[in-house]
Amino acid sequence: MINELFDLKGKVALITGGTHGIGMAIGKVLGQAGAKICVNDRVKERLVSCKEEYAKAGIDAYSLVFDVTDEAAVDAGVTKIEKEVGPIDILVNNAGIIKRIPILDMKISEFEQVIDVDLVAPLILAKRIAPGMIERRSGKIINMCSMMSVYGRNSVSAYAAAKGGLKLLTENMTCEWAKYNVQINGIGPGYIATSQTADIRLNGHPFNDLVMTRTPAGRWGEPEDVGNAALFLASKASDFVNGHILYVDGGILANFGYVKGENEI
Ligand code: NAP
Ligand code: GCO
Repeated sequence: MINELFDLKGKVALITGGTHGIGMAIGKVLGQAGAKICVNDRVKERLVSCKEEYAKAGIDAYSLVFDVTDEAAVDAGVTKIEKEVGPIDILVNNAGIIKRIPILDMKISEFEQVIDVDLVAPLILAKRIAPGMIERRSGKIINMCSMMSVYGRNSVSAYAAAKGGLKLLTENMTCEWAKYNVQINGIGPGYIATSQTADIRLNGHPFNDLVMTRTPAGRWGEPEDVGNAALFLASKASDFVNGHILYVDGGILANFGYVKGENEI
């Protein structure tokens, strides 16, 4: 009975950028729950390595190349999945990029590139896939938001603008599509150990100290921490959860910070 709540047998899931990092952790857990996993990447070589990695977890992943910002390529990719695997029941808009550049130094083209991948692409994917979900009166869309959906930080303006926008896009999709039994939610990961955060996490970077002191759980998150939250939002267990952003951040958003000292005042 409990298992049935999280059983994804017969479901088809597309996880964009699911070839490594958080996307792959999501793919693995949804695959282990029984879903047929489809992932894309811009780079063909990564499809081979990711298929091997999925196979180690007992998952036969379907992988294909397309850029999420290219509307025609998304349409062709989704059509191929529909023909060769089946209609998509679960869409995880995971692909994302970040550029850490102060506002005055950032070119408008760089800002736009982040907005295109992190905000416009989830809309492109959802606009292509949601009509089928609406017709079948069943579907799950998970948009990968961030703590930067609600927080600012120096040097990540484009990313924060995109992820803040994605939070509100999630809410607006909910307003329009929830009545068709399509649940649209977001996940807001905290600081997770992936290639996206390697530059600020490794080699004694001072940002590592900030994360360790700001995170009440006292550690970086692992991709699997986010994958487990995605399983809930992809499953029957969340059928009345709509327009919600589930923060998986070890408590950072609950914590204004503290002054470290003798009494830790
Ligand atoms: P990652 O390791 O850099 O993986 C990002 C994935 O997105 C890669 O597979 C990448 O493909 C793909 N991608 C980027 N642009 C694409 C495009 N135009 N078309 C197709 N695929 C594209 O990042 P991650 O840390 O796993 O992050 C996954 C998601 O979680 C992102 O949306 C990120 O913003 C979000 N997030 C991450 C953290 C964190 O602390 N790590 C925290 C909050 C939110 P390539 O390999 O080809 O580049
Ligand atoms: C940064 C980080 C973040 C995280 C994440 C936080 O430079 O602050 O890269 O933006 O990746 O999105 O939730």
